Amino acid sequence: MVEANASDPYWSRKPGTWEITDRQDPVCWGDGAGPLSKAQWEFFERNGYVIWPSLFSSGEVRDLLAAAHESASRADPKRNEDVITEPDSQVIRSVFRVHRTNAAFSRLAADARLAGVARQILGSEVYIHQSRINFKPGFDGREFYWHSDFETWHIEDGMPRMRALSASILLTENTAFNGPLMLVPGSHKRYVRCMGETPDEHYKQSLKAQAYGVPGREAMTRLAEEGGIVQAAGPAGSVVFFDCNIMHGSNGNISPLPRHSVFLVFNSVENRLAIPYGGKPPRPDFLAERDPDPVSSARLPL
Ligand code: 6CS
Ligand code: FE
Repeated sequence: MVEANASDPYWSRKPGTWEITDRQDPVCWGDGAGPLSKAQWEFFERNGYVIWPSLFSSGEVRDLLAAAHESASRADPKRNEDVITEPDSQVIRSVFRVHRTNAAFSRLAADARLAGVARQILGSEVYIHQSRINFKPGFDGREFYWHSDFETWHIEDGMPRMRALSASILLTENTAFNGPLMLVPGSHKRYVRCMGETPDEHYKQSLKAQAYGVPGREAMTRLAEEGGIVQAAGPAGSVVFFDCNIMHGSNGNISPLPRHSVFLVFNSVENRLAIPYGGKPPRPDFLAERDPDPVSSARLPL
């Protein structure tokens, strides 16, 4: 049984209890200097995300998409824990830790267009906490249920504060029809304590379909009433930057057109992982970097 630790502002997963409370951390930690304009920065602060259309060229997207397919073709879900298949088939859903296994994604992780924004918002040097490709092929791609990444990263990985963000690089066009990311603007300023005790080795289930660390229907309804829901549609090469605590999810893809994206999670070097707050053993490294490589946080010109 998880004891709610009164000294932890972000305790969660106590059986039978849920609550919407307030964020205790700033959203933007820096002084504002960096690649985002003042308007983009303020938009991120207020809404918890910002979309940068066509930040990557079509040539770059072509190379990244080829690298993504290469990673998938090398991936063996039966042997490699960092390759996740859909709950109901052997179709590949995610390949994790790609910035360590594929040169194209290592370069991407150090690209100043992404790392520069992360430094600007997080107000410090940064490192890659998690990387992954999410494949959502036409017809077969399944949904991601509503969640805040931070709730899981805090409880299961030991991320202390809300000082991380994701960059999702769209590798195919995202339309209303192929299961784009959906976000609840403003929800990053709230914190939903989720119900239910985390099962052992929860990640083996949650990466296919998450059932713990997700908001109940009443909580989700309230958040959507407060902030509405937006979809992050855009051409391939666009980047969605989103706060670690924004409530988000995506629908399945019954359209014939694939929706593939690569996600890089940047964490502040001042927010390195501690012992997981949920009291279970930490998740494996492919999900949560405990020993950041200084190279991936090397100083780069903005
Ligand atoms: O468990 C995790 O760390 C993650 N799962 C989801 C559904 N989103 C973020 C992250 O990859
Ligand atoms: Fe997520």
